[in-house]
Amino acid sequence: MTQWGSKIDIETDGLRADGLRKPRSFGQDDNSGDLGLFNARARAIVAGLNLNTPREEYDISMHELEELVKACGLEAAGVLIQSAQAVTHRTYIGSGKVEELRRMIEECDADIVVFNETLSPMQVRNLEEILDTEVLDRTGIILQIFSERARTREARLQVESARLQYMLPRLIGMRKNLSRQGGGSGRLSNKGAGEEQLELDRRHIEHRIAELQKQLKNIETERQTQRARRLNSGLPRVSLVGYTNAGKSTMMNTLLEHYGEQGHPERKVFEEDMLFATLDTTIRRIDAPGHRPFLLSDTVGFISDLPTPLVKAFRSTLEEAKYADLLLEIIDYSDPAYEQQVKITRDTLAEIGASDIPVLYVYNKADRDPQLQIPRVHDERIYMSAKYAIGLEELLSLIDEALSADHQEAVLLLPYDQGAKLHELQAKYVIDETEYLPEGVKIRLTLSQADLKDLKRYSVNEDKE
Ligand SMILES: Nc1nc2c(ncn2[C@@H]2O[C@H](COP(=O)(O)OP(=O)(O)OP(=O)(O)O)[C@@H](O)[C@H]2O)c(=O)[nH]1
Ligand SMILES: [Mg+2]
Repeated sequence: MTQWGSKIDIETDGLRADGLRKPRSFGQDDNSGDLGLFNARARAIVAGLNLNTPREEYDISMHELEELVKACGLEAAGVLIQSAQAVTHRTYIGSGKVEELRRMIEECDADIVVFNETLSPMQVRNLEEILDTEVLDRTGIILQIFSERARTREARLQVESARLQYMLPRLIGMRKNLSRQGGGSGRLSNKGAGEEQLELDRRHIEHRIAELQKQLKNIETERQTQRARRLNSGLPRVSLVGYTNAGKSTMMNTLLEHYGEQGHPERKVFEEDMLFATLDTTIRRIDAPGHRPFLLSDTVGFISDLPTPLVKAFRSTLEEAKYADLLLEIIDYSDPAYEQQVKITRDTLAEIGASDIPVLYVYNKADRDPQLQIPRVHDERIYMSAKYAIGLEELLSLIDEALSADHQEAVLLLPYDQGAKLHELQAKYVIDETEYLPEGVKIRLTLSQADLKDLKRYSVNEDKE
């Protein structure tokens, strides 16, 4: 069985229709928690073609590819980079480099080559033939990781949809290739048997994509209902965003540990030193004494060149940030490439339409810099450590400030029959003073303009008293 659906088996001459060869130790359809797609000893060579990127920047992206390979359960056994002015059409890298790669595979006893850029199905096929080994590209490896990690129904459907969308053009490319080969076969129909099979597969896939989209649409509707309910709860929404592995889930867990609902340790989220540990959205209430309570969401991280099919399939998950009142952008300050990651995060936020939301920049993992005294706050920036819970108070104060940007202090006198209103305000804001008077409860608090307008009739002008 292949990993993208029970009914569809799209093997043609040992090649999968997406141009990828089936991994040797495949067969964990149950998602049993083993993250290794390939057997534990599988070794990969990472390869890339640098056309015009500055050397340092290109090295960073190759290093990231190594991390992706590791996240897939493979061992990175070697690196091969070609710097050239143009792509070699047939094999992507030049023939001399292909030969070098072949020798390297032998020397390292590698089972797979992973390219940093997107290859055409034809290039994958040619390379696999010459190298006699499996060839994947960056998109392929990210898709593999996603399909291994997806846990919730929604994430699984999203990944399946992404894989199929990734496969479809490849299938068409393959058909063209077969038509050309089948030209002089003398058959009445000039479609070869392989081609007919591909046509069937194509229809299967298109049908399945449509079906998946329908199911995802239903889930999205459910989610909107939940979102509306959350909106009604009146609590401000804060979203953790940022590059993958920056420490978003660790931040969520640390805040939960200190200020989450008491006695619910199972409500923590998964954190791990690997790319794309989180694929689903989790929302929790954070209620720290002396601070304004809010809903915090943790979701999938960003990466450079996030494959388009994945962006499309995960749009609704990625878009969670769009509905936030405030974004906490988690930055791995200990990563030499953090500035580039900030830029990619900014671009991704713009792409999902979240660039107008106020942002607090959290320079996380600052505990790794022995020169730096933490916590340190600079306007809307904070240097801290989620893992060691250094700077939580300071972060919460920044969040308070940011969420209260349009807020104003007021004194309200709520009659005793407005108990529900009082309760709502207590859940939503920090009440600075409470006084029980014969005519009602007098409270002093800082609240939003919208709420103040709503409660205007209970507002007390203190100067007159
Ligand atoms: N030293 C140090 N390590 C940290 C800190 N915060 C997180 N980490 C580590 O960084 C790794 C990644 O953390 P996660 O919280 O899983 O990162 P994430 O941003 O949720 O990553 P994805 O879900 O994969 O996008 C883990 O090994 C954490 O222990 C920190 O403040 N200091
Ligand atoms: Mg995470």
